[in-house]
Amino acid sequence: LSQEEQKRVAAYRAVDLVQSGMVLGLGTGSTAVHALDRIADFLRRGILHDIVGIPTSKQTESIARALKIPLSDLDAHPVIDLSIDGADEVDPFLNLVKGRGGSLLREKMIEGASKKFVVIVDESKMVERLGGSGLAVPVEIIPFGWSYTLSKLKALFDLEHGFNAKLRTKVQDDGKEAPFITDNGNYIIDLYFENGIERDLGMISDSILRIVGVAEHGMFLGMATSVIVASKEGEVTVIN
Ligand code: DER
Repeated sequence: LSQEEQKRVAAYRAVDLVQSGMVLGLGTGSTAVHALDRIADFLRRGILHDIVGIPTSKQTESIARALKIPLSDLDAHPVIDLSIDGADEVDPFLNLVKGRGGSLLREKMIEGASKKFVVIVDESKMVERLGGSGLAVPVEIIPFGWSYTLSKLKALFDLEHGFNAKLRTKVQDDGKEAPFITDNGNYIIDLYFENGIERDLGMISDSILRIVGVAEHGMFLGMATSVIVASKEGEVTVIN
């Protein structure tokens, strides 16, 4: 299976867990989109009914609206039955890195309010150690004093060889580079660990969250109920 087909197979397996009447956390990203498609298809065919979706991003909200999935929000539904979402990395203990799409804060709130949180990934997301893919571990920060906050984050990891941290930017329509702005009006600092995070994840999480300008980070520790992994051979594994 191609990577895209792996994402679809994993997403479809997760939607088999959806029961009529559920309040669902709707994830963000290219894997979660397959779950949205499947849910919409099942609603159209009457296989599912009375579903309410709580979107984890403005992007997911507009896709779900176009797919005619009934939507609500976290304030109306502070307890969610099941959230289905992708991840950027999954370690052997089902700890995750999420947020390379920039939606980590709303995802963490909604998935943290869910009785079950099922993660759907293609096999490329499986890592031995978080941060090990060499790709970003995102941290959402408030814009005020962002450079000060960046220096505080760097100070946390300055002993780690191969560490780097930088403000996430995007190229605007006028071609100029500007800070990436999240759905919540915040900035993102991306942390890079050449050999993955070698210290205790819980300690790292606490020390990042203690920095005043930090809103949240993209390590989802001990939050996933299960992870559904699809392989290029077409095998689907459910890890609990
Ligand atoms: O940004 C996010 O948190 C996404 O859920 C990400 O973790 C997975 O995106 P993908 O399914 O497009 O790889």
